[in-house]
Amino acid sequence: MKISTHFDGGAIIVKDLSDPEHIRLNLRPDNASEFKQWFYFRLQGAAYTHCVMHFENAHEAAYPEGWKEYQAFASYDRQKWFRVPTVYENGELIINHTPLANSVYYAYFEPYTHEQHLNLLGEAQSSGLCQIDDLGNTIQGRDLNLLTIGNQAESDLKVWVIARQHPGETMAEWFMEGFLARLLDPQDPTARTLLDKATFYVVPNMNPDGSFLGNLRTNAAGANLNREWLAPSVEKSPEVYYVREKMHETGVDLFLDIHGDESLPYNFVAGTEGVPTYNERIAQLENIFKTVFVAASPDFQDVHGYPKDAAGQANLSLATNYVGNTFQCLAYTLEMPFKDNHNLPDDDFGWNGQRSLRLGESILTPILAVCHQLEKEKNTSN
Ligand code: GEM
Ligand code: ZN
Repeated sequence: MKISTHFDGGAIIVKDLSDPEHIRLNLRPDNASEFKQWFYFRLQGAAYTHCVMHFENAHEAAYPEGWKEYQAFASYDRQKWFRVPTVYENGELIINHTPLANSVYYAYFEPYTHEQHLNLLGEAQSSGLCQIDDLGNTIQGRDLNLLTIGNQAESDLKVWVIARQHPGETMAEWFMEGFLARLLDPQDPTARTLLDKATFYVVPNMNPDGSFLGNLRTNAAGANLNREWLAPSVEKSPEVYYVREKMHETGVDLFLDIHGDESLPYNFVAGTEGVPTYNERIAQLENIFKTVFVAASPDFQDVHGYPKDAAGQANLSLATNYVGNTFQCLAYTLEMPFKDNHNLPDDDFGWNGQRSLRLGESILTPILAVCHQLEKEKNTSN
């Protein structure tokens, strides 16, 4: 048998492969930090062999509570992914699987490769509605691309959507695939109405280096990008530095930061209630967004989520808090589950790429509802 990881996003440490019924593995830390939880590897030579894979250091993961009720992903062709029997016992994550072929992949979540990312950019540009710009180089020299969608009229609302600051949260880029497909669909009435009102600034992958490296949470320099927004630097966090600079050039009327959550089995948002400039106006925009999103997608809910920040106590180094506070706009972190949506469980696939993609499509509806309200505000003030 053989286990390999030398491909886009590959990450595992093999301790002992001599006994298929007791394969010893370790989660690999991010390349320049101690965060560990993401895994993605290929097992060869185990067709019809009962394999038991022990992740012996699973208890050292960044979010060990994320292993409760978690099922690992597997695939033979890297296109169709399914869940395999997985338990978390005595600090070990244990996968029990008998592969039906000599080559099989296992991953923490359905991967989204750099090739898929580049294809996503090409697909968007071919719509004729999207301009691709390069904002600068990442630490390892990859392109950091911004998609500008709309007429860029001075009077347009400015809607910013970024995704995958945390590279292991691959559901974020699946979400962006659905979001962009609908936004760029000339037959979609919501998309057409939105592009009459707003210009969209979209970064489908904030962390291409960390994605390729198979990191959970950091860029190639070991920076957690979602803690860099108060003082980014070209040397440590160029991804945030360049995007923040562009935001200050365009302004922001609505901001979304797309993530995945290891522990909570729900889709939910986290707002800016703890930032100094939070007020009744933002609270009203939040209510419009969440009420319409619940109606637009049965996969979204607003009962479960992160604890609310106390007034004035928000950490302004997080993207949503920095942008919401700086531009006094509606700003949300959107979280999707690595496990499943407990309100609408799928026993075969749990939460997966396609469901993330569908949620990305559905978010245009609450965005339009907020844009209507922002236009009302503008008309009232004129
Ligand atoms: C989270 S965002 C944490 C937001 N917390 C509250 N209480 N608003 C992070 O960066 O830790 C996003 C993520 O990692 O998915
Ligand atoms: Zn995240």
